[in-house]
Amino acid sequence: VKHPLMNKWTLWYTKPPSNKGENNWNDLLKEVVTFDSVEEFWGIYNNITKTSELSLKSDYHLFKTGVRPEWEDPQNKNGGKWAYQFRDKRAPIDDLWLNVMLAAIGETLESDKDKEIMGAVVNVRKALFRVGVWTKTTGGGGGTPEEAALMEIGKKFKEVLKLGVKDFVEFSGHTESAQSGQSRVKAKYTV
Ligand code: M7G
Repeated sequence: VKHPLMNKWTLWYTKPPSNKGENNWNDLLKEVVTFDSVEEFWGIYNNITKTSELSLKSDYHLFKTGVRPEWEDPQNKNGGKWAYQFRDKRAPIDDLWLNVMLAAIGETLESDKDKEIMGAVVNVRKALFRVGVWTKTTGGGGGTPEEAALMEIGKKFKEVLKLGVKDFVEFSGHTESAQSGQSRVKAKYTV
Protein backbone atom coordinates (compact mmCIF):
# COMPACT_ATOMS: atom_id res chain seq x y z
CA VAL A 1 0.00 0.00 0.00
CA LYS A 2 1.27 3.45 -0.88
CA HIS A 3 0.24 6.53 1.03
CA PRO A 4 -0.07 9.29 -1.55
CA LEU A 5 1.26 12.77 -0.89
CA MET A 6 -0.82 15.83 -1.72
CA ASN A 7 1.80 16.86 -4.28
CA LYS A 8 4.53 15.28 -6.36
CA TRP A 9 8.04 16.31 -5.28
CA THR A 10 11.46 16.35 -6.93
CA LEU A 11 14.75 16.19 -5.08
CA TRP A 12 17.67 18.12 -6.61
CA TYR A 13 21.32 18.24 -5.64
CA THR A 14 23.90 20.96 -6.23
CA LYS A 15 27.34 19.43 -6.40
CA PRO A 16 30.36 21.41 -5.24
CA PRO A 17 32.42 23.18 -7.94
CA SER A 18 35.35 21.15 -9.26
CA ASN A 19 38.81 22.21 -10.41
CA LYS A 20 38.22 21.00 -13.93
CA GLY A 21 35.09 21.40 -16.01
CA GLU A 22 32.16 23.78 -15.94
CA ASN A 23 31.16 25.37 -12.67
CA ASN A 24 28.10 27.35 -13.72
CA TRP A 25 25.05 27.20 -11.51
CA ASN A 26 23.32 25.12 -14.18
CA ASP A 27 26.12 22.61 -14.60
CA LEU A 28 26.22 21.93 -10.88
CA LEU A 29 22.46 21.55 -10.36
CA LYS A 30 21.27 17.96 -10.83
CA GLU A 31 17.77 16.52 -10.73
CA VAL A 32 17.89 13.40 -8.54
CA VAL A 33 14.47 11.76 -8.18
CA THR A 34 10.71 12.40 -8.20
CA PHE A 35 8.22 10.78 -5.81
CA ASP A 36 4.63 11.11 -4.68
CA SER A 37 4.19 8.71 -1.78
CA VAL A 38 5.33 8.48 1.83
CA GLU A 39 6.95 5.09 1.21
CA GLU A 40 8.98 6.37 -1.77
CA PHE A 41 10.13 9.34 0.32
CA TRP A 42 11.57 7.06 3.04
CA GLY A 43 13.11 4.74 0.45
CA ILE A 44 14.95 7.70 -1.06
CA TYR A 45 15.82 9.32 2.27
CA ASN A 46 17.36 6.08 3.58
CA ASN A 47 19.55 5.73 0.52
CA ILE A 48 20.99 9.20 -0.03
CA THR A 49 23.90 10.91 1.70
CA LYS A 50 22.96 12.69 4.92
CA THR A 51 23.32 16.48 4.79
CA SER A 52 25.94 16.31 7.56
CA GLU A 53 28.08 14.10 5.30
CA LEU A 54 27.90 16.25 2.16
CA SER A 55 30.94 18.20 0.95
CA LEU A 56 31.12 21.94 1.47
CA LYS A 57 29.22 23.96 -1.17
CA SER A 58 26.65 21.20 -1.71
CA ASP A 59 22.90 21.81 -1.56
CA TYR A 60 19.77 19.68 -1.45
CA HIS A 61 16.60 21.19 -2.91
CA LEU A 62 13.18 19.57 -2.49
CA PHE A 63 10.69 21.26 -4.82
CA LYS A 64 7.23 20.64 -6.14
CA THR A 65 7.64 18.75 -9.42
CA GLY A 66 7.64 21.19 -12.32
CA VAL A 67 9.34 23.99 -10.38
CA ARG A 68 13.11 24.28 -10.84
CA PRO A 69 14.89 25.26 -7.60
CA GLU A 70 16.10 28.57 -8.98
CA TRP A 71 15.10 32.24 -8.99
CA GLU A 72 14.55 32.22 -12.74
CA ASP A 73 11.75 29.64 -12.70
CA PRO A 74 8.47 31.35 -13.68
CA GLN A 75 6.90 30.10 -10.44
CA ASN A 76 9.74 31.52 -8.31
CA LYS A 77 10.57 34.75 -10.06
CA ASN A 78 8.08 36.86 -8.10
CA GLY A 79 8.75 34.96 -4.89
CA GLY A 80 11.18 34.78 -2.03
CA LYS A 81 12.37 32.66 0.82
CA TRP A 82 12.36 32.30 4.57
CA ALA A 83 15.83 31.33 5.72
CA TYR A 84 17.85 30.63 8.81
CA GLN A 85 21.59 30.15 9.12
CA PHE A 86 22.91 27.67 11.69
CA ARG A 87 26.30 29.19 12.41
CA ASP A 88 27.11 26.42 14.90
CA LYS A 89 27.87 23.45 12.70
CA ARG A 90 27.21 21.11 15.63
CA ALA A 91 23.49 21.83 15.00
CA PRO A 92 21.59 18.55 14.39
CA ILE A 93 21.20 19.39 10.71
CA ASP A 94 20.07 15.92 9.61
CA ASP A 95 17.10 16.00 11.99
CA LEU A 96 16.33 19.64 11.19
CA TRP A 97 16.39 19.11 7.41
CA LEU A 98 14.30 15.94 7.78
CA ASN A 99 11.72 17.92 9.78
CA VAL A 100 11.64 20.61 7.09
CA MET A 101 11.17 18.02 4.32
CA LEU A 102 8.41 16.26 6.27
CA ALA A 103 6.65 19.57 6.88
CA ALA A 104 6.90 20.37 3.15
CA ILE A 105 5.63 17.04 1.79
CA GLY A 106 3.11 16.72 4.64
CA GLU A 107 1.84 20.21 3.69
CA THR A 108 2.01 21.52 7.26
CA LEU A 109 3.98 24.68 6.46
CA GLU A 110 0.88 26.51 5.22
CA SER A 111 -2.88 26.25 5.60
CA ASP A 112 -4.93 24.42 2.95
CA LYS A 113 -6.19 27.62 1.35
CA ASP A 114 -2.70 28.99 0.70
CA LYS A 115 -0.54 28.04 -2.26
CA GLU A 116 2.73 29.71 -1.38
CA ILE A 117 5.18 26.84 -0.81
CA MET A 118 7.44 26.03 -3.77
CA GLY A 119 10.14 24.03 -2.02
CA ALA A 120 12.84 23.78 0.61
CA VAL A 121 16.63 24.06 0.47
CA VAL A 122 19.61 23.20 2.63
CA ASN A 123 23.04 24.72 1.87
CA VAL A 124 26.23 23.23 3.32
CA ARG A 125 28.82 25.98 3.68
CA LYS A 126 32.15 26.40 5.44
CA ALA A 127 30.85 28.35 8.42
CA LEU A 128 27.17 27.42 8.39
CA PHE A 129 24.22 25.35 7.36
CA ARG A 130 21.47 27.47 5.78
CA VAL A 131 17.92 26.14 5.59
CA GLY A 132 15.27 27.86 3.49
CA VAL A 133 11.66 27.59 2.40
CA TRP A 134 10.77 29.17 -0.94
CA THR A 135 7.46 30.92 -1.55
CA LYS A 136 5.57 31.98 -4.67
CA THR A 137 5.08 35.62 -3.64
CA THR A 138 6.83 38.16 -1.45
CA GLY A 139 3.71 38.86 0.54
CA GLY A 140 2.36 41.94 -1.17
CA GLY A 141 2.74 43.97 2.01
CA GLY A 142 0.31 46.14 3.91
CA GLY A 143 -1.97 43.58 5.53
CA THR A 144 -2.83 41.61 2.39
CA PRO A 145 -3.86 37.93 2.66
CA GLU A 146 -0.56 37.04 0.93
CA GLU A 147 1.36 38.81 3.65
CA ALA A 148 -0.60 37.01 6.38
CA ALA A 149 0.03 33.66 4.65
CA LEU A 150 3.73 34.42 4.45
CA MET A 151 3.97 35.35 8.13
CA GLU A 152 2.21 32.09 9.08
CA ILE A 153 4.78 30.16 7.05
CA GLY A 154 7.62 32.02 8.77
CA LYS A 155 6.26 31.16 12.21
CA LYS A 156 5.72 27.53 11.29
CA PHE A 157 9.20 27.29 9.76
CA LYS A 158 10.68 28.67 12.97
CA GLU A 159 8.82 25.99 14.95
CA VAL A 160 9.98 23.22 12.65
CA LEU A 161 13.57 24.40 13.14
CA LYS A 162 13.01 24.44 16.91
CA LEU A 163 14.37 27.98 17.17
CA GLY A 164 14.19 29.92 20.41
CA VAL A 165 12.60 33.31 21.01
CA LYS A 166 15.92 35.06 20.38
CA ASP A 167 16.47 33.40 17.01
CA PHE A 168 14.87 34.86 13.91
CA VAL A 169 14.05 33.54 10.47
CA GLU A 170 14.41 36.13 7.72
CA PHE A 171 12.39 36.63 4.55
CA SER A 172 13.89 38.09 1.39
CA GLY A 173 12.77 38.37 -2.23
CA HIS A 174 14.49 36.44 -5.03
CA THR A 175 14.62 39.57 -7.22
CA GLU A 176 16.94 41.17 -4.68
CA SER A 177 19.08 38.02 -4.58
CA ALA A 178 19.23 37.78 -8.37
CA GLN A 179 20.11 41.49 -8.75
CA SER A 180 22.86 41.44 -6.15
CA GLY A 181 24.11 38.01 -7.26
CA GLN A 182 24.05 36.97 -3.62
CA SER A 183 21.61 34.77 -1.82
CA ARG A 184 21.84 36.83 1.37
CA VAL A 185 20.15 40.23 1.13
CA LYS A 186 18.40 42.58 3.53
CA ALA A 187 15.38 40.90 5.12
CA LYS A 188 11.90 42.13 4.19
CA TYR A 189 10.30 40.35 7.14
CA THR A 190 11.67 38.83 10.32
CA VAL A 191 9.85 36.40 12.61
P1 M7G B 1 23.78 30.37 -2.53
O1 M7G B 1 24.13 28.96 -2.79
O2 M7G B 1 22.34 30.62 -2.34
O3 M7G B 1 24.53 30.93 -1.23
O4 M7G B 1 24.27 31.28 -3.71
P2 M7G B 1 26.09 31.03 -0.81
O5 M7G B 1 26.51 32.41 -1.19
O6 M7G B 1 26.07 30.84 0.66
O7 M7G B 1 26.84 29.96 -1.50
C1 M7G B 1 25.58 31.16 -4.22
C2 M7G B 1 25.61 31.53 -5.68
O8 M7G B 1 24.95 30.50 -6.43
C3 M7G B 1 24.88 32.80 -6.07
O9 M7G B 1 25.66 33.94 -5.89
C4 M7G B 1 24.59 32.53 -7.53
O10 M7G B 1 25.74 32.75 -8.30
C5 M7G B 1 24.29 31.06 -7.53
N1 M7G B 1 22.85 30.81 -7.37
C6 M7G B 1 22.19 30.47 -6.26
N2 M7G B 1 20.86 30.34 -6.54
C7 M7G B 1 19.83 29.97 -5.61
C8 M7G B 1 20.71 30.63 -7.86
C9 M7G B 1 19.58 30.66 -8.72
O11 M7G B 1 18.44 30.41 -8.33
N3 M7G B 1 19.83 31.00 -10.00
C10 M7G B 1 21.08 31.30 -10.46
N4 M7G B 1 21.24 31.64 -11.73
N5 M7G B 1 22.16 31.27 -9.67
C11 M7G B 1 21.98 30.93 -8.38
